Amino acid sequence: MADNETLGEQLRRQGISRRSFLKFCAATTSLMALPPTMVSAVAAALEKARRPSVIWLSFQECTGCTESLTRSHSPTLESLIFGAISLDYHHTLQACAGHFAEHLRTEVIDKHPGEYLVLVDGSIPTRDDGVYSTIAGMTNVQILEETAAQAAAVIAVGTCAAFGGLPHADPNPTGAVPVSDIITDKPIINVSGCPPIPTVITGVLAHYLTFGGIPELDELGRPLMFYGDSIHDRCYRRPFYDKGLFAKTFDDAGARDGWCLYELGCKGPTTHNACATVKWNEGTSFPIESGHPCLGCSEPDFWDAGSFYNPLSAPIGDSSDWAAPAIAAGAAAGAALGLYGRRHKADAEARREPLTARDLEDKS
Ligand code: FSX
Repeated sequence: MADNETLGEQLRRQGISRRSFLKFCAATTSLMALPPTMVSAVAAALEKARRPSVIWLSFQECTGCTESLTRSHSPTLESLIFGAISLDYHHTLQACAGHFAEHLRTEVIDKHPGEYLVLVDGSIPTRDDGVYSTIAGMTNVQILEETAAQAAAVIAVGTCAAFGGLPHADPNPTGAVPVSDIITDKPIINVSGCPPIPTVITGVLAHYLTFGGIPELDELGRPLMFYGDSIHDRCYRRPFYDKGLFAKTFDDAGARDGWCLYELGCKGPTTHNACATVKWNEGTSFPIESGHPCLGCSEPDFWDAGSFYNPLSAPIGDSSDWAAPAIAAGAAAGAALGLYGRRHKADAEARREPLTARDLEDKS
């Protein structure tokens, strides 16, 4: 349970050395895409930060988001939980269960009104009064409303919580909706991805701890520091795209030489995430680097946007004239994406405008 200690006091009490703390701060600074010169400022802010209580709610999901969090390396999940935050409720990671676990959740609400964070993974079923997912006799809607009512902010972890995700896919039998359809009076940070990159989850928490507020968000509620660029913007295969060199099959000579995967269905041009820069598995690789097209998993309704392996546009023979079909394909993909929630309808439509020739020129 969070107490009144600052993070600095807590770490000193635990015998964590100044050197280890600064190492943690350096990792956190880099995580937030800040320059190394900011390490001492981040250290000063973190030292004074109070460890927030965190309640993590899991609804309709596959536990991939928690699996992803456990792979966080910078900071590690352990250093995050034991040092920076007080993770007081999390079904998969908590030791207790039953009445005692539920008591912890309500105790945080009662003791830290307006101060605790709520992290949610999974979408919320609303059909038939929400009966398709209940915990301790309460529907997911009831738990979310009760828990978020006095939270400082809500972080929707994963595409299910942010946009509805897989449970929301057609025909959406449970009436699954994103967090933002239920909670309309709180700041919500959408950390999308199916699952999200572990370092991005911890990076958003680190930003909240350091600056005491939510980061700048894009029109879909995602932190710009991680979702400001498209995968296409930062892809190391981009030079092949610019030259019109595309792999045609997964095992042809182009694929072996690292050519662009656009014609094999890559959704990088319409997908915003940090996979191409932060990468996965301690910065080892990301799907495109492993030879597989981007599925677009951090975008709304990616499950319903057509085949993962159909290209956004028809193959073009000459690099100078493939931009026009890309424009048409961008429009088609945009239309196929559909809507993910009432509140973001207008934003989502704006976000899905087709790529223009100027967009492509500016980014090349
Ligand atoms: Fe969804 Fe997360 Fe995909 Fe799975 O909790 S974002 S199905 S990785 O687990 O919610």
